[in-house]
Amino acid sequence: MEIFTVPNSDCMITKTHPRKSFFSRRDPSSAGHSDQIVAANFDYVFILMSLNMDFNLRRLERYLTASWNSNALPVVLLTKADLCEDFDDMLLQVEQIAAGVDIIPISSYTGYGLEELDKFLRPDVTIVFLGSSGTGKSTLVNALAKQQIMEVKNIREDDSKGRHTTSHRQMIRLNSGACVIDTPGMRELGIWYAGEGLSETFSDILPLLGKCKFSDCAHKTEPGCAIKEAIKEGIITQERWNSYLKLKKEARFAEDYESAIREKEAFFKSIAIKSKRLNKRRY
Ligand SMILES: Nc1nc2c(ncn2[C@@H]2O[C@H](COP(=O)(O)OP(=O)(O)O)[C@@H](O)[C@H]2O)c(=O)[nH]1
Ligand SMILES: [Mg+2]
Repeated sequence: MEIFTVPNSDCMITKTHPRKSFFSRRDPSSAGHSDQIVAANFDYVFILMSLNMDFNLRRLERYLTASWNSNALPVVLLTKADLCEDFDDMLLQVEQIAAGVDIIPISSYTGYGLEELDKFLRPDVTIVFLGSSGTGKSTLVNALAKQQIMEVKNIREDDSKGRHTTSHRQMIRLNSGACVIDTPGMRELGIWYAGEGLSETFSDILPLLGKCKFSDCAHKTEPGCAIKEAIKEGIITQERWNSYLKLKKEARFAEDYESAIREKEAFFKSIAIKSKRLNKRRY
């Protein structure tokens, strides 16, 4: 979008560009029937996860899936490296679930790792910051801008409870020319996604699908199950498989909201009928 700022501070949209990437959420005014764009035409999604209490691989998978699905490239920033003496093991764990993604440990306090971000901070590049509240998104914006643009509030590092300070999206142009969009976080933004991002996030699971002995394998007790075999051999973990199933279910829900609701209602109806029958038998 190109905006012309009129001297009395009003703005006028002069041109809209085709969308090459976007995040969307359900439009609250449409009762879930249509989506609303939260951010568009960004090149990278910086996913921030702190190396202290916020560290959560399953949550990271969720952020990665949404980022791949947006059509932009995700980059994982492991923040607050200054609070960690040794993060080699955590780095390894992230590498295992984020194949092909740049993973950069940083500290906005000490400046550690920030020079590694220079390659992304080019003019005409737009970056969205995503991550849970308190992971240091606004602090990083300030560190990159070398001035206090965003408000940062102290959190209790002992339990990592963040207090929300960024309650809206804000776009900032850095000296390098790159634009950064600071956000209050994915949950707060209400971003939902269809399933396309799953194949990139779970590129290790994808080749296993369809390899089971039975084409309708439920991956539970069936013999010749490729998934069970891969878990047994340590190719994937049980937690990662569970995470895949959970996100897939959510993605289906997002893609086909109405039929998912119908299915859910039919399920509860069948339970109600069954319990009615049971009650009849009892009395
Ligand atoms: N030790 C340490 N604390 C940090 C760092 N970056 C941010 N913080 C602190 O983390 C808290 C949350 O930061 P903020 O930028 O508001 O997080 P946001 O909610 O993701 O925007 C604040 O108390 C910051 O001072 C860092 O690199 N090291
Ligand atoms: Mg913030």
